[in-house]
Amino acid sequence: MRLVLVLGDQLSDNLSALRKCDKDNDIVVMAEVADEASYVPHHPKKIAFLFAAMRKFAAKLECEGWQVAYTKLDDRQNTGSITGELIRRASEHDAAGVVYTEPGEWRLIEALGDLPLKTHQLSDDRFIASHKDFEDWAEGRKALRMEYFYRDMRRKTGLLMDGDKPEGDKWNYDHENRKPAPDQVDYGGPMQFTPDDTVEEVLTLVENRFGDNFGTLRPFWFATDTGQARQHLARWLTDGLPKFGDFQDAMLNDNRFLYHAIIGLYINAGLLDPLEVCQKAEQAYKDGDAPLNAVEGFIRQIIGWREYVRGIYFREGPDYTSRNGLDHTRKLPAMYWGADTKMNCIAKSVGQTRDEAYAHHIQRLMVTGNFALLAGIDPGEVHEWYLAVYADAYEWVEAPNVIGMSQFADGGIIASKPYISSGNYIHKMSDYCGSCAYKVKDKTGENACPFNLLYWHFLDRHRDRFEANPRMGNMYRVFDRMNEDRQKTVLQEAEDFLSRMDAGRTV
Ligand code: FAD
Ligand code: DLZ
Ligand code: SF4
Repeated sequence: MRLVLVLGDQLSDNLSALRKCDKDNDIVVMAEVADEASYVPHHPKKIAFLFAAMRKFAAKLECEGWQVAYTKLDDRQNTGSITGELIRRASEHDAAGVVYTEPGEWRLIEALGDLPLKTHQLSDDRFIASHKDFEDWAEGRKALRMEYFYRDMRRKTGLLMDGDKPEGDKWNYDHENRKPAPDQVDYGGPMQFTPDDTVEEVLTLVENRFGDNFGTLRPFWFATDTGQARQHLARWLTDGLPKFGDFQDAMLNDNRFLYHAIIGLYINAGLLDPLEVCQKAEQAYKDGDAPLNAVEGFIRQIIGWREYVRGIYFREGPDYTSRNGLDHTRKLPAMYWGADTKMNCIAKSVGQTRDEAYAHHIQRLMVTGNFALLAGIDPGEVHEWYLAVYADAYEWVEAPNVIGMSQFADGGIIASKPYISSGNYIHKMSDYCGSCAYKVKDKTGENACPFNLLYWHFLDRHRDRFEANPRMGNMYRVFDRMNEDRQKTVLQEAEDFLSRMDAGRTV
């Protein structure tokens, strides 16, 4: 008899550890533990989602004939860690060893590797590219650009392929996908599910144990099993996907979800299978229900970006999260935890993060990420914030997006140049600036948009690093053409802004 570990983000029928084992002899171990629930102060909605989904998955396995040793967070014997629970269950059942699918975080991989039990780790084949596939692709390349990796994934899966050519003759339709915010959104947002008894019990537990964490627990409407997640997906494919591409980068004061799929949390926990999701989107294109720019853009996020960032996380190794290529050391300001700010874009992005455990890609990259990078915040603190506050955040996917793509702290492995912008980009893509205390058109002065000031401050302090970058030379030339007094004013005002922020004043 062996133990089969199923972690909170491994809730998939086709999990390699479950496939390897035998329901008549082996015992599934699942555990809600303090260590996993507190390595960062997770958003209460994220904890509630996972615990409820874990409980339902355990019940489903039992219905299918598995014996499941499930530990609830407040069980008296709970040892508080995954390894502690495995040791306890192994002695309780006199188990010969533990079979598990590779976790998505080095911390846990190392802890399981150190268990005083016989262990057998299997690869996580819910992904399209294995570690070896990624290594083979990366081998000998000077730059690891996502676009080329993505083309290989298209060939491998056959998605949107016309023989050996891409559907429509082009691999990427992104140039059609950058429309500013629409006046009206004709999609009602994600499907919302009323909590059943299992969910209610978990909500009470989370309220009691994690009520002080940043984030609003109720109303709670996430899907918590595969059936519900598929219902949500089906509606989005019909009503949201057709305009997903057009407005992928747009942001609105009064619409938190626009045409986004809100499926990251379901795919990452194992409730939805990434390939199945992409095949359904491809079918919508084939049936004439969604245009190619939307479907290609969506499929690229999943078989391209999602697989690529995982490849980078595992290739780069456990020290990836502590990289700080730009030597940024400023503390994360309190406005990221909900303190007042006069910057409407930050207030809106953080506010919806607090309420929904969700913000879409451009809010994460070009609002909160952009600000942290321009202001020189310690990337380790930024990483822990993102890992805590989003319901879809696990280190394998969050860290490359934050440390690499957003904060340029990996020295340029993922991004060829930092994702920075002045207020102008946010103004173009959103309606945030119209209701902001700052003026996006003001480049200096007491009402100047802080992004405008910090943009030049960033470029100035990192001149040695970026001036020779062919994609950034233009920005330096614009700065160098400003007269000297203006340059001094901009840099001084940026300094003053940062000092006020560091002193805890509302900025
Ligand atoms: P949609 O916009 O509808 O996209 C569909 C799916 O594509 C997503 O569900 C996701 O599975 C995939 N996807 C899209 N972009 C990426 C990407 N860059 N990397 C990986 N998968 C992607 N995604 C996470 O899943 N977990 C994270 O912790 C996370 N942290 C991020 C931090 C930063 C700073 C940035 C810039 C991006 C981060 N992303 C993360 C990527 C992306 O923002 C989210 O996947 C997306 O916002 C989830 O919402 P959605 O399901 O509505 O996605
Ligand atoms: C994120 C999370 C949380 C909050 N709680 C648990 C838990 O109690 N038990 C569990 O098995 N998994 C949990 N997880 C998910 C793990 O942290 C995740 O498996 C690792 O970070 C690897 O991706
Ligand atoms: Fe954000 Fe600047 Fe626009 Fe205000 S003016 S919403 S700070 S970009």
